[in-house]
Amino acid sequence: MVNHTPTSVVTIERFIIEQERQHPEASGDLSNILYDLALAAKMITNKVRSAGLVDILGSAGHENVQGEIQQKLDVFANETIIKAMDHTGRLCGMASEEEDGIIPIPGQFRTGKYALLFDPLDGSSNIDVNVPVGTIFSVVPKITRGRDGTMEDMLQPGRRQVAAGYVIYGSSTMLVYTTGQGAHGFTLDPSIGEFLLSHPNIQIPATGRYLSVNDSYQQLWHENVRQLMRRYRGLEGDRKPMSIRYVGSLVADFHRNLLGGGLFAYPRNQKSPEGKLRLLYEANPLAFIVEQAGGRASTGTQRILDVQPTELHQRTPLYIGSREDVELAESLVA
Ligand code: AHM
Ligand code: MG
Repeated sequence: MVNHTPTSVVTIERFIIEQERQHPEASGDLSNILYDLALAAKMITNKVRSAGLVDILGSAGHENVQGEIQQKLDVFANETIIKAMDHTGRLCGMASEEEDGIIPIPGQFRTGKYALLFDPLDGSSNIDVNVPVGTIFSVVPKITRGRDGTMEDMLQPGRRQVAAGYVIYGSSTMLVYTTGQGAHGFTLDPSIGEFLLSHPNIQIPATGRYLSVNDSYQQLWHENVRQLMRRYRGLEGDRKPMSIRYVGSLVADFHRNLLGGGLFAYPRNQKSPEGKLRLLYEANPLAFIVEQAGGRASTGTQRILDVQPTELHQRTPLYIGSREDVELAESLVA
């Protein structure tokens, strides 16, 4: 960990370079992938920030806006990331929550030794009501030979990730990432267009105040899960009751709990027996971050990072956040 005085301004570029210097063998490719993702995040920020204005500007007769077929933001985010990443020679392929199969690197470009998996705009149903949304990403090493990334490259357990992170488009835009040397948060200063180090070495409290869960699935949960929730809420056992906080945007719920302590749970239920969230685009990257921050992530019966994926869009039950709160889930759900 590099130490910075609280008054020094550290851009994400400087921070990534300083972390890379601790690995003299590094080629710089991973650092460049992170810069490119930061750039894509700035472009998506601009679009998200103006989302609510489209109708107003349109009705005021601004031709350029009215004439444009308004692209859905999640499609825009997906294409922005692909375009920012496909020509750099650092990736062998990508996978996105928005696309069915592997996104290949076009033939005219070189390929590289990493694969990128991402959820371009998570919680996008929240856009219309001005609630935070986010981008989540995961980087794994290419393990097969040949030019292009294959399913085998994409379907690696989360513990093989070499970098992971998310961007939250909230009252500020923040980017949080890890390369396995702690989890670090950067806030976008819109006046200079730079991500500045604001949350070095994030540590999640061992137990937290907030419980993020969609309670309306209660009737569909297994009795073990219902009992677990009663324990969290102090209706059973001797725990201090947790408060419910649920935005319905995973990144926003996760981020709050990461900084302040707490647990996000999306258990399996009768209608979604595998849970809802995606292992590769959502659970793995956030699990890498939470573990780097001293927290834990589990399916209820297994550490998320140890799950062997079998398909790109695989879903998983998820309990993620403060270590002790996740351990309670593991003890009851198993
Ligand atoms: P999405 O990928 O279709 O946006 O769905 C993922 C979102 C998460 O952000 C959020 O945690 C979850 O779905 C909420 O689901 P529910 O409405 O069932 O509580
Ligand atoms: Mg999603």
